[in-house]
Amino acid sequence: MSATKTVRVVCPHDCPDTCSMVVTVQDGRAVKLRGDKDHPFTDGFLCQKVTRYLERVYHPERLKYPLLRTGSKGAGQFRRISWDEAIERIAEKFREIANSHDGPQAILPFSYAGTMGKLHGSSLDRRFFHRLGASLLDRTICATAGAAGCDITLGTRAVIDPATVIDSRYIINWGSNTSVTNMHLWAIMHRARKSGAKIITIDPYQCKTARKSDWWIPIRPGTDAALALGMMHILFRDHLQDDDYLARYCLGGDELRERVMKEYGPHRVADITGIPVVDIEKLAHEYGTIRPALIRVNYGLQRHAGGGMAVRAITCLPAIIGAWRQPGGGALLSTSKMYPFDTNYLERPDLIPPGTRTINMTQLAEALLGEMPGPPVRAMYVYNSNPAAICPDQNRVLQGLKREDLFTVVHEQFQTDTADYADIVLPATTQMEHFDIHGSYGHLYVQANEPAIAPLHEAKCNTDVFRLLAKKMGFEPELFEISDEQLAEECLQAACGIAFDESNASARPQATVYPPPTGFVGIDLDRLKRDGPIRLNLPEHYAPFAEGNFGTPSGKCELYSPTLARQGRDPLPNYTPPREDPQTRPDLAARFPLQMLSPPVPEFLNSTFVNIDSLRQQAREPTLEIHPSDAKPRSIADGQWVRIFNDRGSFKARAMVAETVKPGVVITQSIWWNRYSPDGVNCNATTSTALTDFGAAATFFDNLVEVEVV
Ligand SMILES: Nc1nc2c(c(=O)[nH]1)N[C@H]1C(S)=C(S)[C@@H](COP(=O)(O)OP(=O)(O)OC[C@H]3O[C@@H](n4cnc5c(=O)[nH]c(N)nc54)[C@H](O)[C@@H]3O)O[C@H]1N2
Ligand SMILES: Nc1nc2c(c(=O)[nH]1)N[C@H]1C(S)=C(S)[C@@H](COP(=O)(O)OP(=O)(O)OC[C@H]3O[C@@H](n4cnc5c(=O)[nH]c(N)nc54)[C@H](O)[C@@H]3O)O[C@H]1N2
Ligand SMILES: [Mo]
Repeated sequence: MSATKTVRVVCPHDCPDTCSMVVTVQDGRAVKLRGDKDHPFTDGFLCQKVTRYLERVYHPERLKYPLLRTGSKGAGQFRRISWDEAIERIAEKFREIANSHDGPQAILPFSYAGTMGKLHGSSLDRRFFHRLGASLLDRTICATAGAAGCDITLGTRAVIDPATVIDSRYIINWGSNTSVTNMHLWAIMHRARKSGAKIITIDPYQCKTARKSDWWIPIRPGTDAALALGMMHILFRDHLQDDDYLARYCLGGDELRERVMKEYGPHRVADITGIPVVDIEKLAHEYGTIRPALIRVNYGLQRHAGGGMAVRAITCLPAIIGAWRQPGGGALLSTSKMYPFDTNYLERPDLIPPGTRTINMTQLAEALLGEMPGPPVRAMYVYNSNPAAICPDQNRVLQGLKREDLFTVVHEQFQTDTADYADIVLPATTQMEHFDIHGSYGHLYVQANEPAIAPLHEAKCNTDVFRLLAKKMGFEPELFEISDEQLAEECLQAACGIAFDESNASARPQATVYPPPTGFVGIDLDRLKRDGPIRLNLPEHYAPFAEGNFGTPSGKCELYSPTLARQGRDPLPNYTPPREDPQTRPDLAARFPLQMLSPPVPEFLNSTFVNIDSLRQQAREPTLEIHPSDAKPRSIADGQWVRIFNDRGSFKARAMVAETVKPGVVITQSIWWNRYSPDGVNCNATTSTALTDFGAAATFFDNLVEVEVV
């Protein structure tokens, strides 16, 4: 008799959609995976990548056992060892370093969002490294510029209930390839369009979303703040502002008005952005008059020197026209802050020894090459990330990973580019094999992921590995001997109590605290397991800033920021130019005249899925989209192999000559594994470790290159 059951699981990947899925299990083997129709937002359909998730789970190249390096660093030669031996070796090395002159800060944990689960993403791992006294990691590779830009302005992320987008009538995808990177929101935008909404996409690249929009506005990379300020100029000039909203709920409307009237007239903005004046005027007028108006602001525009300021300027716009008043109006960056998970309980930051240094993950190259203050990095523990492929200035990252005196542990599902450089490789479970709970950064549902099958081979989940390591290190059992389900229950429960911080509340005249403390009321683990996805306990048609209630110190939308003024920074939004731009760096542009953007390949999820043959065959090979007017003088024909280079490095890709990019801009879709790239390095060989103006984030797209036929 064969035993068949269905189990509800959650897509763990770094994507706003966080889909609910149903897996059919037959005799202990997952045989079918489909979207869960009971999730109102993700609605039973999956992206092409995750439809293939079972290929990933049962992939013949899954890491099966712990491995010890036998060849030289990067050669990928290993022999099998037992878990006992692996844990013993790691603990011994960590102890040796911690007790040495360099101390525990010579150990660097390195992780990002390989899984977004609360437990396997950030719980016992953080406790372990905090207790150990390891260096802290500033996780800046993706989102911190926009987060900082929003926090200054709104006191939280730009957020609305994404379900209300159905009511939007003017939708701007601003640096957002929504139809690819957030397809369930795109489905709602599409339905809104059927009811009359107009969809605009502002992007130097005619990405899939731009192609499907009513209006594509190509902009010069990294100049979005100037466009937003130019729109404000027109809104104020033509009296399209909402004076009542400005007076009641904003700080510094008059100061901002003065700035934009003086400095950001349409002609100057047209010069900076490369957008004709008529288009800027039309955009501002439509935005100022059609309601509800929504800006979906995403990550593409943040990856430039002025990324923080760009998001700050853009998130001022809805306040100026009072767009926040209506459901379906406002701006949306991320819903992540709406979840009152008790991360202090999960991560225990109180265990961090005072004075511990922080290493910015974007600058891994500098950290590994000993260019940062403090002790050298002598050991690195990598999980939930593939830094050899995803970090900027790749040649220098690889040089660091090759150091013979660096002890590297990589806990992974696959032998990634990073795992090749490991001293010890540990096999990790997939989402089918472990328990977790999930919030989301693109909707408002909480979900539990139940294990559908037993761990394959000798794979272990992240929390189990830290339980083993903590035990071997002799750390307090009460910190680590807690089951995953207990951790989940605690972080859901306690949150209702802790979210409302009295000391903070007194500083906020209109004390709505983010996250709203009621979020988890009535939601517990039993219910999540029984009922599936549950929406946060928030009002229907939630419009968080309809009546102000911002999370800033003043409780208002801080167009003028007293906090920035106190720090001696410009208190008003302004335009921070890119670091590498023909307008600001003519010297550099004389040698490297093209601005290169490297947004994600639709078939991959960052560097995840590159090793799934069916998906890689669809993506085919690294490509470079180049405008005919840039291809011609370089004698580049469509389909030819080209070399893309600057002072940092070079990589190869196949040219696609097309008018899908603004002249002066080239696009290579990312993030290929190095081993599947022609020269064994990907586009990050050319990207820089420079940081954004706010949030100290990565500037992957702020990158001048030259291109030549190979
Ligand atoms: N299929 C798929 N989905 C994903 C991912 C993936 O790898 N694959 N990654 C996930 C992750 S980690 C993230 S962070 C999100 C990213 O989600 P998005 O932000 O939507 O992704 P990107 O494609 O990086 O950037 C969006 C667009 O911004 C454009 N852009 C670049 N520079 C500028 C600029 O200066 N101004 C403007 N206006 N536009 C600019 C790019 O050309 C791109 O088309 O997607 C998530 N979803
Ligand atoms: N040029 C360029 N570079 C970029 C970007 C870009 O657009 N252009 N995008 C940037 C962005 S937005 C981001 S978010 C980063 C993404 O960078 P990363 O967060 O490093 O993302 P991935 O490359 O997907 O690597 C995640 C790894 O985690 C592993 N993993 C998954 N689940 C588990 C688990 O449960 N346990 C363990 N131990 N491992 C697991 C996966 O197998 C995978 O190899 O890349 C950045 N790099
Ligand atoms: Mo990201």
